[in-house]
Amino acid sequence: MAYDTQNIFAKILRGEIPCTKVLETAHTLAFRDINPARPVHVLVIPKGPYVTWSDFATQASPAEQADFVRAIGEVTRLEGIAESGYRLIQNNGDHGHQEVPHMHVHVVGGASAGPMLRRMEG
Ligand code: DGP
Repeated sequence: MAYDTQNIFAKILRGEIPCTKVLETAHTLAFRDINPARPVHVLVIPKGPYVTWSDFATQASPAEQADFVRAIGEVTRLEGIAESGYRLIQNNGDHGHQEVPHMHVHVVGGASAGPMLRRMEG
């Protein structure tokens, strides 16, 4: 899928839409989800134009990838959930129910995330 430069996270990256920033590094931005599912709900996004994890894995530079992985760890420390635990959620495409077509990881914590996805019936 081609990258849509008008997606909401692209606008946040360009400063056209505000966000509540948690962390910014050379290649990564972390900010609070507008509709938090738990007391801590931070979205971590690469600054580059990647739609899915697969795109990020194949097209991003090793520096961008390393920066992204480290930033997620740093967010858990900044938010005080590194010890109590947290869940990383990463949705891709139709079957992943991805709403915003700019690759992102949800960092969710501050309360139990609940069980894993249930097995499908039938
Ligand atoms: P996903 O379904 O994985 O694509 O999650 C997209 C998330 O983005 C969803 O939890 C709500 C969040 N979101 C959507 N629009 C905005 C926005 O304008 N600002 C912020 N901070 N979060 C947004």
